[in-house]
Amino acid sequence: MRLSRYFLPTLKETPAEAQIVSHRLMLRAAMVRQHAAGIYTWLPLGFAVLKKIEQIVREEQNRAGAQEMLMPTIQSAELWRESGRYDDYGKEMLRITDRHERDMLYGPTAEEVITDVFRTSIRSYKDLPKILYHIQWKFRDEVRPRFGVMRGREFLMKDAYSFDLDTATARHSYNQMFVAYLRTFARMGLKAIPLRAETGPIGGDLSHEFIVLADTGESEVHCHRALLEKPTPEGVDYDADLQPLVDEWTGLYAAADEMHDVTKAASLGDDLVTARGIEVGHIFHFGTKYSAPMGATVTGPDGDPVTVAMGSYGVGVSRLVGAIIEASHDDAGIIWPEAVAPFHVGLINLKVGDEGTDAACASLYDALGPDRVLYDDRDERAGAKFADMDLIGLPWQVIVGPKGLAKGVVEMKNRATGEREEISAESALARLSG
Ligand code: 5CA
Repeated sequence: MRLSRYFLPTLKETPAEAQIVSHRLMLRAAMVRQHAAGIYTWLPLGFAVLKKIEQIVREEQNRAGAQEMLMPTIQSAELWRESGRYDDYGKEMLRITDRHERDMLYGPTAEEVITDVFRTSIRSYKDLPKILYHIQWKFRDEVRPRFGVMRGREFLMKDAYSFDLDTATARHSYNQMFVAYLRTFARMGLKAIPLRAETGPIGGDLSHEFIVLADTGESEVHCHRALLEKPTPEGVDYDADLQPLVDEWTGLYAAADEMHDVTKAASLGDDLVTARGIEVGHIFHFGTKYSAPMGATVTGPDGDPVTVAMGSYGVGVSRLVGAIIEASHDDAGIIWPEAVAPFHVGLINLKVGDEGTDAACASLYDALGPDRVLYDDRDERAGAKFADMDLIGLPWQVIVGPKGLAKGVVEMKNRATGEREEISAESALARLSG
């Protein structure tokens, strides 16, 4: 993409309303604009990152055997009356009345919708287990939306739902999602810690939150050092028994501040780490909480009806954009991990209009392709170009000017380490294509 044509209205001033670094940087880097409290428009740069994150979430869900679908944002209140949550959910639910005076709502989650689809479609235990998911916008009328996309009112969530014949197989579905989450967050360059959690309005008796570590995170976590050093599970066979792997991750001490056992933690001595983090995922096993009142049953092996055991599994897709920035930035701006970067390379032309420089840039741009490179071909001061490129945080910068070209080199800069190297344009291309 040529920056001269790209819609990237970066801001020089730090917006006064933004209290945390990711919110400030997302506004300054022209990733989002606030539309109303807790509701954002995603500009091209922010949208590109959101899509990358969404795709990683999708790939790991599919790998674990979950199937993607799409449920509506606007739901019928009727189903929520059946589950008993319509009144419980309170003011966080945005309630809407249609022209026929029917009660509707903007979905804050989708247990009721999926349970309804399930009960009208699946009749036999032979069709189980199933894990179904979608990636869809949610609305929760939070009292205090703040921190930009980290606590929005409208936000993008991946929510998966599992259906099993009994608690033992439901536990396997839970474990599949647990492992998929470890892989998902690791692929985004994040360190995520699973914590035993409260179930809140979703309900149930087994739940884990996944907290990514960032110094500026909202919550405090205490955990065993070994948890931070555990390698990400690779080459997982999702059909195999995953319990030993899950036990390895849950057997080490880890607790959020409010559930923190001071005595137990103190016994860890030097192995205790206290850090800050952000909740990016939350998984629940809640058995028959929705299937029982809503009548989601299948015919079991002996011909009797069995109420299915369910779980639900959320990832805060739009929150992750902010969480990654909280975990990866410096004074100059964002530092995107390669896997979620909106572009791989920022190409800076130091002398637009100089024939040789323009030609060298054009050939690098063509060779790398417009999806991988953001080419700063604007007629701007070098300083402004450097500042913008650091701010938007692409993993690599290639800086091309007449002085370097006279020596046969371009400058290649690694955004994360700040390392700079003078190499030929061909070598830069070879490295960036690799
Ligand atoms: N139905 C379950 C799982 S599908 C559920 O809704 N779980 S949740 O309430 O924990 O939300 C799942 C994830 O969505 C959270 O872990 C968090 O990362 C994200 N999330 C929740 N509320 C917000 C919000 N207001 N803004 C941004 N992300 C949010």
